[in-house]
Amino acid sequence: LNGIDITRLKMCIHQSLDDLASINNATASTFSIGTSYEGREMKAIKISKSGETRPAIWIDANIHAREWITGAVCNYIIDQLLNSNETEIQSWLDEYDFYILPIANPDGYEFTHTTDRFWRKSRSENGSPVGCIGTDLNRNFDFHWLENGGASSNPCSNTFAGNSPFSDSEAANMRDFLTSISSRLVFYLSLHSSGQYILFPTGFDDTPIPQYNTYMSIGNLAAEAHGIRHGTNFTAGSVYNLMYTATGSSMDWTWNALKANLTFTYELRDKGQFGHLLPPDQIYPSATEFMDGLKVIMTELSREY
Ligand code: 0X9
Ligand code: ZN
Repeated sequence: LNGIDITRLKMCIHQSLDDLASINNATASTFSIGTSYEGREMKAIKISKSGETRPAIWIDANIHAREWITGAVCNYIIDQLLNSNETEIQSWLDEYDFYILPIANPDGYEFTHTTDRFWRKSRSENGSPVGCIGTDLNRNFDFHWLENGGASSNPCSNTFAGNSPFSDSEAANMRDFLTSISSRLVFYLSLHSSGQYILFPTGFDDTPIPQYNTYMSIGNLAAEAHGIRHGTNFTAGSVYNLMYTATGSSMDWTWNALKANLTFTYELRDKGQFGHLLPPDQIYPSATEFMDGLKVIMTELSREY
């Protein structure tokens, strides 16, 4: 960060959302789903040609602060929705309303810029032991919360589930907004890194969800498309099968409580070489290969729902 004005850096994702919305004011507007523990806006962008009557698609990124590639890819998706000259992408706006939150954990994100590049959690204080800060927001949702070893009750742990479901305002704000659009919510997408996985519910146990075969076939089709451009290898499967037990995630809650038709969590590049320190020259290839697979998912989405 040598020589870079940190104050400007912190603000630039939110500023760019406002700029995009004002340039595209017929279809885009920014809004806040609430504030974080430290009082930052959770700024989102709505991209809609309908005035909010169409089936809704939600995309979030950076629930985990250090996963910087996710906010960058999220910004590219926004750019493509607003500026692509491909008729395929333009047609999505004739069918759906998009709600996109690029920085779901603004306090943690700021902390990764100022103090600790590898910070993951929120920045809330959770009592004793003093000095252990932060909840894993992706363990703070109310789906088998803190069950089955899929999260920790220790505030010092990087997978601390919080003091109760939705104890952290960032998770509660997401719950409230998602609930407000739940009757229209057809697709929930959460961007994480890394590992190159296309994940679907659940992270609780190995019981296949009723829609398992549909998810598996859409995931496999998307994986194939993600690989065409650069040969990047994505693998599709449930969180529990491909990764580990993880309870209280935003995806599992949205799938279970809101019955969104499709819910995916992505682990973007890479597979461990650079991890969270993915070099900037991989941002653009990550974003474009992501769009290739997103097109497949969107095609399947409009076919099925
Ligand atoms: O552990 C996580 O929260 C995610 N992986 S990460 O490396 N980005 O931390 C996986 C989340 C999977 N979601 C579910 N449990 N459903
Ligand atoms: Zn993550």
